Amino acid sequence: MSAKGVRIAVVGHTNTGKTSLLRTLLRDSEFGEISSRPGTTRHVEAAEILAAGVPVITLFDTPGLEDSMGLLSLLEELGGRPQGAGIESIRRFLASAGDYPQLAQEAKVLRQLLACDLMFYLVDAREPLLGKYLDELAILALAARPVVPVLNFIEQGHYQDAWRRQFARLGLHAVVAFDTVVYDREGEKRLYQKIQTLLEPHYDSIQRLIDEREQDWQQRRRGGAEHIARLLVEVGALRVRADAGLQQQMAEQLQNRVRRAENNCARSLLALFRFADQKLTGEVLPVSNGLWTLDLFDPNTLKQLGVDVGAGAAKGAAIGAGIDLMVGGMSLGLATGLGALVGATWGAARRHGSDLAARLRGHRFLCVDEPTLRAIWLRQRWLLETLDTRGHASQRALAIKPEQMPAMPDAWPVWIKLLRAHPDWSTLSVGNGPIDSIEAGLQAAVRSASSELLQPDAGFSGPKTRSALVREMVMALQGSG
Ligand SMILES: Nc1nc2c(ncn2[C@@H]2O[C@H](COP(=O)(O)OP(=O)(O)OP(=O)(O)O)[C@@H](O)[C@H]2O)c(=O)[nH]1
Ligand SMILES: [Mg+2]
Repeated sequence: MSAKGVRIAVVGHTNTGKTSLLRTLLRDSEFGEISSRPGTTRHVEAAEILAAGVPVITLFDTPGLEDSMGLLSLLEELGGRPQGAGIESIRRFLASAGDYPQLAQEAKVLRQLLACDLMFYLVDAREPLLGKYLDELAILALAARPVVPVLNFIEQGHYQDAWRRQFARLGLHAVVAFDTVVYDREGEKRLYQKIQTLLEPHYDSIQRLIDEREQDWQQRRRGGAEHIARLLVEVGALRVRADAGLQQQMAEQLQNRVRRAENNCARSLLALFRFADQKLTGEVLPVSNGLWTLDLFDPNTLKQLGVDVGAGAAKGAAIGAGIDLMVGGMSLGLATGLGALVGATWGAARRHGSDLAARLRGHRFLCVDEPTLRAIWLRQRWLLETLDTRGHASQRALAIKPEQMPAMPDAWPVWIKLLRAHPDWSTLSVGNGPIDSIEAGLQAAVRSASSELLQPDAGFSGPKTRSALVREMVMALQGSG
């Protein structure tokens, strides 16, 4: 493969996370092999980073350096150490590398280094500056290539400062701290900016890359938020007519429709963040092959998300978990509790014709209950945040923890009221059999009856249309990022 753009060798001691760094920068969880065993990468492997479809950087993953002491003393033997002659000693070693089979891995690294414009030198910041690392640095200095030291494992990296001081002593100031298993947007940008500083002629092409990555990120965040907002509208506004005797059956159908919609959303998020082809099992993320491993209507799901179901749970269970029975546009629970408001509803409906109101009275609707809507919001949001900060090298298993769940947005009750009042905002209702004219009339009556319910809130200034509501939800989701 011919190298395009800036050629960067990723070098360092074995197990410092070189291959992990490539995965994260490439957004490719399938690149190379990662393992906690030392000596995992055995050959140099290249991969391109593109901006506007043009290769801007070619990264070369290299095997880990293992015997730096042996290599350094050999290089000193071969070349002596008069200043400037360093690179000659490397060339001499490479010319006779066959004589040193014990240094075969090291030879591959040095050969690649000489063919590159710059190197990322990876350091495990949990490790002190042992002699073997100082020897590595001495060898790399012989290659006379610009170096960007990358401090990895910074979460537990107690020796960061010692390493930084050492790098400064060697005149290496462009140090970056970058946990390769975390996707750190700012860290990645700093890494690219160091290349700009060290390789001035490539400044513009790297800037294009930085800008494109920023735009990609904005688009991913926004796209992810839109998927979630649309899901909420679809499910929140969804309402099906439940004829007497068919309620159980209808409730099951409703649950299935909602499950499918929620899983589709998860699948879209995984694809958007390029985690779709990773063999994510239920052990790594609670989403496996785009399906949530814990069913939405399993009571444990609500518990896991810290959603308090309150008094509604028992009533819901009678119809189907997560399903509310609504009478004339109101939840049964709400209707019985708030007799006065029910009166207002009937009043409003009656104004639309007593005939219609009479029919309306007899009709019952099923919809997804509020705790379940909250659960959908919380766990899709959790997935969005998780994927947004997950490096493609991450092997970390993640579980949802109730204490990590954010508060619901202030506008939540307004959104729910709106959705309840707009069954026509959900395309999921289609497929429930033909909506005949009576049904359409009923929905209109229910809608206006429900909007009457919104009237008492004098300060109500919620969104007026479906797309305005989606926009507001997207903003709430993005504000959290
Ligand atoms: N917690 C944590 N683990 C990491 C990080 N970077 C790498 N690892 C883990 O460290 C181990 C080694 O990572 P690799 O990417 O295979 O390291 P390498 O430098 O390519 O190793 P060799 O190819 O053997 O030289 C793997 O188990 C990674 O999951 C990090 O920033 N944080
Ligand atoms: Mg490796």
